[in-house]
Amino acid sequence: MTRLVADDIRSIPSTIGLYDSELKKKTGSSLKEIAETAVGCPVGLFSPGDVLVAVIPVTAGFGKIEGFPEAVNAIVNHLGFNSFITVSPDVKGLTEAYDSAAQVIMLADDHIFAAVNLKNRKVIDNGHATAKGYIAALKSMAGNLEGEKALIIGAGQVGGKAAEYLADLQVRMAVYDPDRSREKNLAERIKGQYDIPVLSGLNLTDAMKDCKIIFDASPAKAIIRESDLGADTLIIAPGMPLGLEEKVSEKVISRTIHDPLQIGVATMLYDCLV
Ligand code: 2YC
Repeated sequence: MTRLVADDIRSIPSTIGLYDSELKKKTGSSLKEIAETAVGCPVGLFSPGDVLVAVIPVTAGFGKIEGFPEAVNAIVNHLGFNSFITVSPDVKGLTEAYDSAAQVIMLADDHIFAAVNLKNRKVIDNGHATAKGYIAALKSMAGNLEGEKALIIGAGQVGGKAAEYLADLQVRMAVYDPDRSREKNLAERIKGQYDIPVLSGLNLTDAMKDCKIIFDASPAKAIIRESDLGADTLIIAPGMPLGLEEKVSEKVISRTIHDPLQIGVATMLYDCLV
């Protein structure tokens, strides 16, 4: 799991509105619509304004990330929820959240970023929700994906979950991870669970050939060149930093979904409420 740095998230509170309108332009859906469809949230199940969400800073391990609670809080507020950051971090913050009658608490240490629903006792992990939300964004952008070819870059928690969701959509796929045993394990697992062919053991350039979808869930920088892409390849990239080379054209950016927190936070919150 890549640890975010302040520069990754500093602008989120001031740009969340612009981010959402760009997301709608690219995918046809807003951040809220992507989160709702990702988790199958029935319309009108709840009114976000009635849900109190407490974001608790956590100082454990490598400590707080400057701007992290503020970024999470801004995304949750943007979705219409009643949300606040606790004055204190850690256990004191947890008691503050509880005393404020918060229904959901959101908090992250260096291992897990979780949304905990104190009412229905659901606990949702950001990594799993990020995969679910990014696949929902892909579906909104591309429509029917059956028979298309996808490459998963990064066989970790997010890439592994995305492979399952893509297999459910009957997408043919290849897996690439510099850790070849991790790559092979994921390929074997998907082949076994879904009885579909999954390519592995390729070099990255060959793996990207003829792919309609590149799902980049890796922390690698500049590994995807514009010359590796087809005219309509979609880049679905939860990985931080973005794996595209610096100077790609506007038309590639218009087919790229990437953000440091927004889709994962929106999806994990909805997922703990349905
Ligand atoms: O400010 C705080 O409360 C820190 N304890 C937050 C630490 C988050 C560490 N995790 C990450 O940087 C990201 C997650 C957002 C998802 C994967 N890595």
